Amino acid sequence: MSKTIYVLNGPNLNLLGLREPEIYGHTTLNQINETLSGLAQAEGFDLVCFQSNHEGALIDMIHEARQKASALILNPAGYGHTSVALLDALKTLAIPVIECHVSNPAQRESFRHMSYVSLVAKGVIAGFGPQSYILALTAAIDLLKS
Ligand code: CA2
Repeated sequence: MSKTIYVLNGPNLNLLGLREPEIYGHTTLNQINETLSGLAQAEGFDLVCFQSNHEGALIDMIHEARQKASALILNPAGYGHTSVALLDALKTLAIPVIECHVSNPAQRESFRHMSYVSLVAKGVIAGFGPQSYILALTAAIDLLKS
């Protein structure tokens, strides 16, 4: 089994910690990725962290994860609510997908209530701020160890 976990982040999440802290908190994506990498390393896993504002770039990384990863953590951001193409790419995976959100979309506007990613995700973690990523990584590692 590959010991690599992919952590993919969708559009605008490069602004985490820099804008709208009342919704998304004060922690930057780089800080989150550093924390996750340390936790993963301590458990014997490698992380590949990637963020893009482009749908096709995210799809390319999902295809790469199909060959190289044992689990995928994905915050699809706005694409989760809109992208059938992302869903189609995720459907090609045999590895567990954990959907992760900083905020809780169910408590926000109704257009955020539907997620294409949830249709194929093993589980969803949302609403814990930057801690959502740590919970998602813990869940992924527990799954892979069981
Ligand atoms: O809560 C989440 O993690 C979301 O995936 C964030 C998305 C939103 O469309 C989803 O409904 C829930 C938006 C990402 C925007 O990221 C920003 C970060 C900082 C400042 C502005 C936007």
